Amino acid sequence: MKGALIGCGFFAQNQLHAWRDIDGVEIVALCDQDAGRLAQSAADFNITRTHADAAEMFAVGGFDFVDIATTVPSHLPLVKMAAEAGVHIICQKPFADNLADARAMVAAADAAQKTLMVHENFRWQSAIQAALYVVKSGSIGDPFFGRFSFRSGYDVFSGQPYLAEGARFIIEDLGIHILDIARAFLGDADRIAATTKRVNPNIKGEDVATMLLTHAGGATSVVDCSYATRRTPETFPETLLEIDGTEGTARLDAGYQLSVTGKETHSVDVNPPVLSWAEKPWHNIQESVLTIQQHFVDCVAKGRAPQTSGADNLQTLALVEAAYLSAAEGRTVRLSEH
Ligand code: NAD
Ligand code: 89Y
Repeated sequence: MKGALIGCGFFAQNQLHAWRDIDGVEIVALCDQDAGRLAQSAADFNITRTHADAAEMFAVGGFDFVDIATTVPSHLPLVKMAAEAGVHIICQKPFADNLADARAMVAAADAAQKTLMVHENFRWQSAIQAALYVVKSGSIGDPFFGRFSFRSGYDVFSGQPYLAEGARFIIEDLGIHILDIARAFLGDADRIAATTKRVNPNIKGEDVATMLLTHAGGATSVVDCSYATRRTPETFPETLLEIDGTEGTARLDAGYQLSVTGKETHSVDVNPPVLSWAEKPWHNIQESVLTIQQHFVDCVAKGRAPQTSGADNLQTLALVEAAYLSAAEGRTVRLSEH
């Protein structure tokens, strides 16, 4: 497969490294409006074809898929261009900042009969996959409660300065991943109640969010996120989990320690590998980039929908929207309101 990548910024470097590790894939073109970033990535990854303008890149063509690694404002126009050009599409999270745009992107890819995957990679972290395997294999019976927790004081603003500038922050940027993990374990949610808070005075949006979800299958979960939590050990970027089932419990604790009390009782170290191009503490996320991109390639080859297809991601985005509405209006919000 030949691919093109748009947006040669902070996170795209991981995507470019991961593409280099995947057999049978070659990134043949790069695009960025920022000439310096474009030239740097082209040199680092030895990609000679570069474009400052995405429309021009699609017009020239010569690739089967596009990997959109830009921030949210450009997603709708770029996904539409990609669908019109008839290529498969990966789009970074947050897919959209409103459901209407997200639905328009899903419709555009459907009309073109092309695969559309949202780069919603946190559920692909190997420690999360190990815990998912335990729960889905029935080892703890039917899950009735989940706690999905991401609390950190790590400075994400130096690498991603735009995170300090938006009216929305932690739910849209990070909570979106944790809500998606909650869906992976317990299925879609019917209702959500959320509170938000801004602790850091130097940012515009909320940096603390606490959410209570009622899942359609009957389970309840708490999704709690904070970038205002100074703790030892600093657990960035770990998601800690606690799932109670009718026959046992699974926990993923700090330091990637998975313990299961149930039909079988055991503890296992599920520390992710540090890939050759990765560095701690980001190695957990970086490995999941490779895994989700491999998943996309496998899905296209087999004609299957990716786990985090555009259509699937509408449910995660609906939770994000509902959480903000709940926090603003101080009430429980039904997902059917959207
Ligand atoms: P960034 O600002 O560092 O990079 C984005 C790049 O896109 C910039 O170089 C910009 O010039 C370019 N760009 C924007 N619009 C363009 C257009 N229309 N045509 C061509 N180039 C364009 O941003 P980032 O920190 O790399 O984040 C990108 C996305 O990745 C965000 O949506 C962010 O939420 C997401 N992200 C995901 C993860 C994850 O684990 N999945 C982690 C970090 C960031
Ligand atoms: O942008 C965010 C993401 O998707 O994962 C972590 C992050 O980089 C900062 O919150």
